[in-house]
Amino acid sequence: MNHLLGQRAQDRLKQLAECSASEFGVTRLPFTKEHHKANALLKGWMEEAGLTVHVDDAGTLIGRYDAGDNAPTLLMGSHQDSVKQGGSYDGIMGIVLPIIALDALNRQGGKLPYSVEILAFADEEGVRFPTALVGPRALAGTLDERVIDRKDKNGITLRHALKDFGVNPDNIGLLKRDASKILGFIETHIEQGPVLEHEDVPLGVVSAISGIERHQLTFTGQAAHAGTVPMHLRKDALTAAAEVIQEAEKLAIKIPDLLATVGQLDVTPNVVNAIPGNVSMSIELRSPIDEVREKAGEILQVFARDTALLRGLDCDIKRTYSQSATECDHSLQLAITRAIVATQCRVHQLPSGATHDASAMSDLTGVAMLFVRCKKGISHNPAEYASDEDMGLAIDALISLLINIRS
Ligand code: HGY
Ligand code: MN
Ligand code: MN
Repeated sequence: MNHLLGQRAQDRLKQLAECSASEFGVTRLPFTKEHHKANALLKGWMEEAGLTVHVDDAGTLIGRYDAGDNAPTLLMGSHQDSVKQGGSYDGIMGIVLPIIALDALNRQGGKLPYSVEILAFADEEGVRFPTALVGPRALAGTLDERVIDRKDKNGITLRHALKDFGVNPDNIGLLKRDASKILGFIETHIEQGPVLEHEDVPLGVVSAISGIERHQLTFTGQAAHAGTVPMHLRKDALTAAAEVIQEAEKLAIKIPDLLATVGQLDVTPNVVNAIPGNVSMSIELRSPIDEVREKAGEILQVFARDTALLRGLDCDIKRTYSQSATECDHSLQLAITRAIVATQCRVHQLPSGATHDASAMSDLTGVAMLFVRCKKGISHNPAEYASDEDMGLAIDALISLLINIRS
């Protein structure tokens, strides 16, 4: 195991963690000054590794090793952005490790019979804008360009943010790649869960990636004095929301392969002595089986509307986002499996409950993922951690994969 390369990865991820809008944890949203700072570091390391670097019109930073016009291209990479006060590894590790692997090959004078591109996607988390995966969807030709005019909380459109970032979103439709020239997309990512640690293995190969959908609900009742309105005369938006939250949890407990989360809840007027008149909330559903997820979404929409009706409230509910489940490409999984074996590690195959850029890239080409052990399974949290040793093994596996994937 190449401890030195693992240490280099750890050091680079520490530098990237400084590109953050928050002191506590990492907050690096797309098309911000923190994104610019991170891209500058990544660009420098890509050029050191002998790659030619550019930013495409979806804001994806791309480092390319060119093996000549007729050679196919292997795509690698992940996302540079984080959640708010997140960890130092989610996404960005999948950019740093392949750069170090290609740099090591370059220093050994290794020549590959195919080109490689390392993609640093701008926005996978969908925290700043009510959309995500614009970069991979542009490459796959599946982007609904209407999302470019969606706004962040400050009323800035993604279109404006892209232009401000120095790219031209009007050309985003030209980014679609020719799938016949692509070998596949391999994403390296911290597991974000406890399975590899529980299995006591440093690396894993992903079998499938869960699908996801998000609904935005707004209950509108009547804000009123908490001391003067009898219980049966209230139009309390928060107690209605509470019923839906309970129902979502009950459904997910009852149905195997379904996860339901209410992560966002805004109450108005949100004061101790007023009955809440307005509540907006998110419901997120995940499942490796699309039919299960979609049915659950339908059930919860009906339940929310019925709850509002019975309580004399208005209810607006719409599905704002969805991503299908993804089966990972078997030949690419085999290539990752062989690479893990080459590092003398036991192979563990597992599904991914988290979604990834690979989910969207699967509309362009076969995809597979190399997972790296995550300490205590903690992620989307400043305590997120991957060890030098495990990252060193992941880099060794990537070097082996790059050398052998076409043999
Ligand atoms: O939410 C997810 O699964 C990913 O981290 N964006
Ligand atoms: Mn994430
Ligand atoms: Mn991620």
